[in-house]
Amino acid sequence: MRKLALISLLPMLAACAAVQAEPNPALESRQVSAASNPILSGDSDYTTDPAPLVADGRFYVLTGRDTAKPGVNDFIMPEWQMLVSDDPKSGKWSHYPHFLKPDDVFKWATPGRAYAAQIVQGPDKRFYLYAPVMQQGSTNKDGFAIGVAVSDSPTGPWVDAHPKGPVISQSYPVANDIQNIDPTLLIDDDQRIYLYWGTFGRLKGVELEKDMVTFKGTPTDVSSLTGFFEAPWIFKRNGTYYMAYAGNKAGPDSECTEAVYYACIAYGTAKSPLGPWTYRGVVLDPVSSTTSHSGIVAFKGKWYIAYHTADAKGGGHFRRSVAIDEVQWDDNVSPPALKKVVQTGGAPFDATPINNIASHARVTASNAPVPVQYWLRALNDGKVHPAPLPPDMWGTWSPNNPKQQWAVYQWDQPVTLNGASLYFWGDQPAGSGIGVAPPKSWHIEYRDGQTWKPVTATTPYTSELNAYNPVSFAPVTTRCLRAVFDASTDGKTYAAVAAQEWQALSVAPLPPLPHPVKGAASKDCNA
Ligand code: FUB
Repeated sequence: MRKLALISLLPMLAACAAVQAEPNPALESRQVSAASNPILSGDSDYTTDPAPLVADGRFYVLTGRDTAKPGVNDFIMPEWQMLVSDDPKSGKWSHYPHFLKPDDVFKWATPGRAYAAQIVQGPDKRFYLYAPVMQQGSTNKDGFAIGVAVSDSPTGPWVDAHPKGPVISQSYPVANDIQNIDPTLLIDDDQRIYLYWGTFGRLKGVELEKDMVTFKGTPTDVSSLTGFFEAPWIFKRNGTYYMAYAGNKAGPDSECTEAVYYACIAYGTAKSPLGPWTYRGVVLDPVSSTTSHSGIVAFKGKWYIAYHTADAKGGGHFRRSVAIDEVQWDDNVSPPALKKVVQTGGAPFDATPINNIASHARVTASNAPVPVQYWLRALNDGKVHPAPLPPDMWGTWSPNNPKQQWAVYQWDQPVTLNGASLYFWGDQPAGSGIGVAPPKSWHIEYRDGQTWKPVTATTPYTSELNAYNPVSFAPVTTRCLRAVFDASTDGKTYAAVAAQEWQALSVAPLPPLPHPVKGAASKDCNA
């Protein structure tokens, strides 16, 4: 009866484009009010790999779910979640925390590893979910495979559109040797369908048949997008094709990222959907998580980028959360360019102790430009990670570690300081001449005119690993503070020094900045 009633309503629904599809009633949902980014800022429901979709006048964001415990460096992602809003500017969202699990819909998939997926509306107006999952019993070198599910609504229920198995794996429909994840789709104005996917520097693209699952022709390899790492996102604006992606062309002069573990969102353009692609620049600077993953869409006359960060409470590189910001265009150039996104919101700086004014300082170091695995700005980002990756710290490691190295903080105005604290990391004991060890000794200096002078310490300097090492000193008023490290040695060679945080303690607290000041210290603190 219910089915018949619905069927009789269908022509009316189709005639009325503004009618919104009712959300799948089987889904648990919650209402969320987000004052700023990240949208879900609490210490659960970490949302990751956002894929926005505009349909029925609503803004949908399909996301993954990060469930790694603090200190676990792995993508533990059992299911997808969904966020839906009538207008992202309102901050009001419906959250579907348990949207779908891989094995709910793909009988050939194993539970877990619900990686970055995307929903698109096909030419037949139905919704298609492209989802990287692990294929059960796969004998391929890499078991990731992309499945496609279909539904009449963006919120499901979903059925496998290709029940015999994945639409892409390392052995189907043509052999490939990449990890088959991170799909992105474009339905062109002429209703032709294009699929790109890939990671670890490999990007493939292919046209699909109208059935949304069959390759039309042979996939092409894209190699012209500078620094392409993963997370492609294709879209079209005024006849130009755009491909945004996570790029990690690292190095001190890179416009993308200084540290190899991080990524920016870069983009390229093309005149036709299968390229050739031309690199155009960076649209989103590195975020607080090592991975960056974005989706860009137009909604009610504005453009938005959805991306993830480590900024939620208890967040981390494997506990990521979705943020949304507006995207602006430069239409004075051809093709029109994406302007650099202003990231709003952010992680509350750990304001303990309250008098740590390090976030207001620019930072540089004796080994700048630092080796690309490290991140100099980790020193004053207010974060200590339980299982840090190299870019969570500044380190002096190099094949020839010198005996002494230093890091400098510079403030725009003189500040009065009476303490400092270093949080050291290491993988070798004190006295080691290899690896990263606690420094043999260290001390704090301040700039007085043209000279560096040691502070008068009133408490001892300590060098514990994985702990704060506070020191108090007689107050000094200065714009430049320097931490000088004597490396650990076995008498023959020197180990490196690494620190996750360097707190600079002031007699007059300043409200902490959510993101530390950018830019290196200038010459007057460097000499
Ligand atoms: O979430 C798992 C992986 O991290 C995605 O596939 C990548 O794009 C990166 O965001």
